[in-house]
Amino acid sequence: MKIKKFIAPSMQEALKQIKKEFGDDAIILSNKSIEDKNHPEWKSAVEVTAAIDKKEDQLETKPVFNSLIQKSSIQTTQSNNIMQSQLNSLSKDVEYLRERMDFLINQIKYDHLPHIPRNLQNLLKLLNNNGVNLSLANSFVEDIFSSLKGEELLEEDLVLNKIQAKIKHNLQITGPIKFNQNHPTVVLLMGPTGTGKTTTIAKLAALYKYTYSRKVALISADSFRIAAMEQLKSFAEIAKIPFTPAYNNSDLIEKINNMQKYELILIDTAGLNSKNMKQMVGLKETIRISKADEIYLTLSLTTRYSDISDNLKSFGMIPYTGIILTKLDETSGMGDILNMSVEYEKPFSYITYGQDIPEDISLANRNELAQIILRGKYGN
Ligand SMILES: Nc1nc2c(ncn2[C@@H]2O[C@H](COP(=O)(O)OP(=O)(O)O)[C@@H](O)[C@H]2O)c(=O)[nH]1
Ligand SMILES: [Mg+2]
Repeated sequence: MKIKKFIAPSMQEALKQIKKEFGDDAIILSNKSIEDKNHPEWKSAVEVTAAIDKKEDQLETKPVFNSLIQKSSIQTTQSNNIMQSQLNSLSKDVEYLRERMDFLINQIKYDHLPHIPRNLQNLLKLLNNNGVNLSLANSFVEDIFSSLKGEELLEEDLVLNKIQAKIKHNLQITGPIKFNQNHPTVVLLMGPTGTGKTTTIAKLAALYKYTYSRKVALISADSFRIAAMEQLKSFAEIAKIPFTPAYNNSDLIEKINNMQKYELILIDTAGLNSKNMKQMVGLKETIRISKADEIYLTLSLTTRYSDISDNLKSFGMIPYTGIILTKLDETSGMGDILNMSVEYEKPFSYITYGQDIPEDISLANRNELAQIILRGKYGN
């Protein structure tokens, strides 16, 4: 490192000297106004200490811009003005480059469809921006293009209705939990850790007890984590819903047998790493012995699609009723609903969109899902 003091009649002049001697990587360590007796002709004087982290023979002259922005502690109005105007011009350049890049990316992505009217190209962009896989979005838009003719293609409402119908056609739903007549309906939730199983169980329990006046009981088969059991137990206490933990498979059979007077038994399970075969086989066995009538896979939409996809593959080894999509409130990647639906053809059962129990859950509905996918977010 080389350090040097520069004395000049103004900050601007000092910076010029620093730039000339140290180049644009110079760091301004300090600056102060001084009285310079050697130059009585100067009206004022500044002393600036600058440093450069280079060998002397590497020193070269470049614009002082970078070091000025990042490292300078200059406080004089004059130098601030220089920096400000340089910053402004740089941010304009960056903005311009960003716009050009967006333009080029869009051109590469979408403008291979010059035969398609602008409104359909915009629809394609919208779908893709909302996370619908580009080739899927392409095929949807191409289908609409070939199913409409002439003037019809320019009718916004018609195009919107078409795309909505097409999305809906590609979504399946299960409808609500189906109740057995004379014995409890056993419902089990499975899924990766943190996707909202326990919260969703609590929402379902409260919904069925308080809105549909069903006799509900809860079992937690999540004995991996004390906190997980405690979470459901404290909810059950507040909601006045019977709760019992099950520590192993034979315990689970016994607990279910003890709850025969209830109409709905909801079973929470431990979050699983779907890549862990041993855990998956254990879950399969738990499900087999529970004789669950309905099994739901909870998947969080905040998870990236490749992981959702892995989970759908792994949990696919267990036949399940439907998917509960969680955390719709936390993402704009609604296109994944369509992506997974087309790729795995599994039905949706419930959606959740917040942490409030029981408000933030509702039955999956194809109309609403199609709108969410097109809107790119949950809610208005
Ligand atoms: N924003 C949001 N958070 C949720 C939703 N469902 C669950 N959570 C939160 O996600 C976290 C994990 O939920 P939990 O039920 O413990 O997941 P589990 O590990 O699958 O049982 C908790 O902080 C929940 O409050 C939802 O629909 N939206
Ligand atoms: Mg849990």
